[in-house]
Amino acid sequence: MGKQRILSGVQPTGNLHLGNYLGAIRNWVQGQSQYDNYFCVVDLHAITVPHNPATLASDTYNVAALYLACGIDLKYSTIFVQSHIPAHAELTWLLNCITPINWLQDMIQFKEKAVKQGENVATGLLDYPVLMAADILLYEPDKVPVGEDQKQHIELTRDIVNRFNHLFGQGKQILKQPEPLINKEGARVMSLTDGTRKMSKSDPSDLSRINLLDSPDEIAKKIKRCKTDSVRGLVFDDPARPECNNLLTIYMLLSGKTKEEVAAECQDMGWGQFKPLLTEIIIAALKPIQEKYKEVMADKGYLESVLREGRQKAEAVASQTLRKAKIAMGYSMPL
Ligand code: ATP
Ligand code: LTN
Repeated sequence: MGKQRILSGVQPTGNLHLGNYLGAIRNWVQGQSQYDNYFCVVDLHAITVPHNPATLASDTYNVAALYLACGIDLKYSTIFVQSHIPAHAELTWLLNCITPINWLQDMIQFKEKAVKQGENVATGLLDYPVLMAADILLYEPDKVPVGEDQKQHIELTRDIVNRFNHLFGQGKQILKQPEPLINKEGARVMSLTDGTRKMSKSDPSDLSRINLLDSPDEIAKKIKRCKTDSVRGLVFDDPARPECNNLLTIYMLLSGKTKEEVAAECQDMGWGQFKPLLTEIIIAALKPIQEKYKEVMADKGYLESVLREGRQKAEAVASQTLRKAKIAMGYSMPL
């Protein structure tokens, strides 16, 4: 039997941060040799909120370079750009026509992001999860590794698959049902300035997150200023101390220590003792990523060739699935 397939993506909408790394990309890297992997930079999703045309292309390249810098290995994985493959937009249209509008209006991420846009909510923001469903379904993955916040979108994708197959499958599974793959640890890294909100690229305060490309000085400053509490002794899982749980979890994940080891090490510590340790671990974990990133970015030709090859491989898979879906819906599809 061949390897199972994985598909995932990140939007080029700002600086990638520790949440993106620990919740998503690091898991992709750790599991990649077991799977046949497709990793996409979802630049069509990036325009669902107002964007800057002057930086869209470079932001997209930067995310692709960060995939490589974080350890995505082309031996196991294909890296590509969503907008390079027209099938994503085309399948989205087909799925739009069978997706009830109230499914989309009920999505948590839509409701949260729509509030921020005020009067100016684009149709694309509402339709965002259908585009994501198309991204996934075109590659027929077994699993979709994401952070906790994306679970609802994968459930919606599964609902769309059921509906599509029911309407057009004549008893057959035309579109393949994907499973979410959510690692419990790191699935929800919280903001440094508010332990009850997730770390996010779109938080206006840069102090709320550690970006993967932050310098050691910036990291030290952010950890020094991050929100804590006045209790001595650091513990996991105290609902009254969300910041404490978050910082210990980051420390645990980046140090490679177990939860028990960290709990024992930190139970009698105060923040003054813990913060320098955390700072050091973060700087050390990001250093190799930052070095590799510089190398990749110094050779634009190489990055372009990676994305060209990725496009060819991805296109071959996507066009076949799109063809199957169109035929099932009744379109004539001359070869
Ligand atoms: P935005 O703030 O623009 O919505 P984001 O920071 O949430 O962006 P995405 O591009 O939406 O980032 O997410 C990319 C991947 O990173 C997804 O798999 C998502 O689940 C994961 N992710 C994002 N933020 C976190 C977080 N704080 N903790 C764990 N995983 C996260
Ligand atoms: N909505 C996702 C990004 C995304 C994605 C995908 C993730 C777009 N298409 C397909 C997994 C599979 C997010 O992380 N905000």
